[in-house]
Amino acid sequence: SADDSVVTLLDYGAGNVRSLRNAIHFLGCNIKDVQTPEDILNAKCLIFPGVGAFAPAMDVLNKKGLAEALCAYIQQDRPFLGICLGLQLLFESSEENGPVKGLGLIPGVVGRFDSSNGCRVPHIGWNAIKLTKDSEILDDIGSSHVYFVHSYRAIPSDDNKEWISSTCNYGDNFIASVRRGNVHAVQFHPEKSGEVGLSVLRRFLYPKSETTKTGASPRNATKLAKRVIACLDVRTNDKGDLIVTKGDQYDVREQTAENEVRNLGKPVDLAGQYYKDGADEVSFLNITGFRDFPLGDLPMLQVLRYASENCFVPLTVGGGIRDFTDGNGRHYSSLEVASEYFRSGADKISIGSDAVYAAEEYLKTKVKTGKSSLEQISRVYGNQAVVVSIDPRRVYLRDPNEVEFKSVKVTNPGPHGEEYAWYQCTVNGGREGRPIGAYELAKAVEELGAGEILLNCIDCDGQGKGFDIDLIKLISDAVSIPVIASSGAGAVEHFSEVFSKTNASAALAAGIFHRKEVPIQSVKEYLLKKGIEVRM
Ligand code: 1PR
Repeated sequence: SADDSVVTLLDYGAGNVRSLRNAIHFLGCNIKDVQTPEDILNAKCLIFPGVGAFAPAMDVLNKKGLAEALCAYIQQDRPFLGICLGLQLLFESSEENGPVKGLGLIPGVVGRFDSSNGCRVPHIGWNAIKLTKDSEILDDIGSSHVYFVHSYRAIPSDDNKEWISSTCNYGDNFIASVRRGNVHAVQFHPEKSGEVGLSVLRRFLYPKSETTKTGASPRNATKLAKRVIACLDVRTNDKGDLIVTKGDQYDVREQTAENEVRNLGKPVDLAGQYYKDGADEVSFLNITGFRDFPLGDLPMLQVLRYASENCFVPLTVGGGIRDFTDGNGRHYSSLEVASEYFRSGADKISIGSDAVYAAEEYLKTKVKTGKSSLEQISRVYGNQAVVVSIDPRRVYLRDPNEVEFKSVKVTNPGPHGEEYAWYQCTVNGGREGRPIGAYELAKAVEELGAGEILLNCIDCDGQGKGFDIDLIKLISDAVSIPVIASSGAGAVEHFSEVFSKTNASAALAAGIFHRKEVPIQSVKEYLLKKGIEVRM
């Protein structure tokens, strides 16, 4: 029994390890944190979730004398599970801001995915893996999808083949897991991979449990699934309670005499429900973050902490990520705000208004100062942890030359027969239009280090008439990072439309899920029927 079993966790303090902690507790184990090299050497069972970038992680390991202890522990073939960067660090070196020397236990160099072969980098989402040998902890995965989020990967070679237990295809075949004896490491996140992921952890924590074997089918092409994301727009209502709300074209107030903020439920309850319903991710947007300081807004951090106890898929949180000086003159950097979100259970943070200002500045000066919240957070936490949320509004044009911004020929002409439109970015929850288009913004933020784009559309928000295909096509063709299509989903067909007509990697919806009009499961079943890869 593992009731009394203690897992030693090597958490060097960067990024979200909370979800993994929650998963370990959920599976009935207690955690002892590594403080000293001796804690590693005395461990019965060690989990090493690597988060952040390769170089700072190696730095901490070396400075604290942990690298040596880790190598000794692994060479003694004692129970070990590395996750994500915890796999990469086992290799000789990484090209991430490098070359940087790794632990050197497995031959090979960790390199960046090549986006020139049509795959978006980072590799974000649910992909299927191919077992190449008996891996023990993965043996019941079959053809299920697991959650990946990374820009760097190790590739199979003759020198490391004895280690490889599974591979995954994303442009090229990369190493999804390694195993030698009691030493395991996985590139994906078991703590974010729903039931399948929990079963991987369970098999690691309870090695003798009997499970049935199902083989994995051989695959060549990528099986990266299109993601279905549930979004919770969160704010305090007039009574001061934190609620999930939902706007019509960003107006969240009821059209009644009281004009109260529309209340669609409690954030933690809804998030837990969506996890159970099969959401691939859950996003929280603190929609009044532009005026209320999120670190003052402790309930939001509390929401994340509670939500991450029961949601074993990635959580994103946005709203109010920027530098801030409070009433007492205390200055908070955007990095501090983001760090607090990560510590509370967020896997990714999403930046809206502040990214618009950063992009405007960058386009004006052509200089990357490294000082914007976007640049700082992606440098420390990696670009896969930074989403930029765009809130554009459609502006019709008779002639595309009327503006200096990229425009498109629209599928449905405007109210006066206009055949073109550009998409103007806004800040402060759609309240203020800015002199920059969604296209220009998307390209600029990609260069500044965004790992993903959440593409809303104010015109379509809450309308249930489908996504803005013109906009989503424009943006998903312009960048090589993943694009999340958002705003306007009203029926299952809208999801297959966006995936078949654009290069969106994920589709997000709010209203239809909150009002229980279309369950997440039906969306997935419909996509499956249409031949679109999804995680069931
Ligand atoms: O500017 O960094 O503080 O971030 C603020 C964040 O809050 C941004 O991501 C911005 O999109 C969001 N936000 C601000 N005001 C609102 C509002 O609605 N009044 N919500 C708002 C954005 C849009 C989507 C929505 C989809 C799907 N919500 O996230 O969930 O449109 O809706 P649907 O499926 O019902 O059509 P900062």
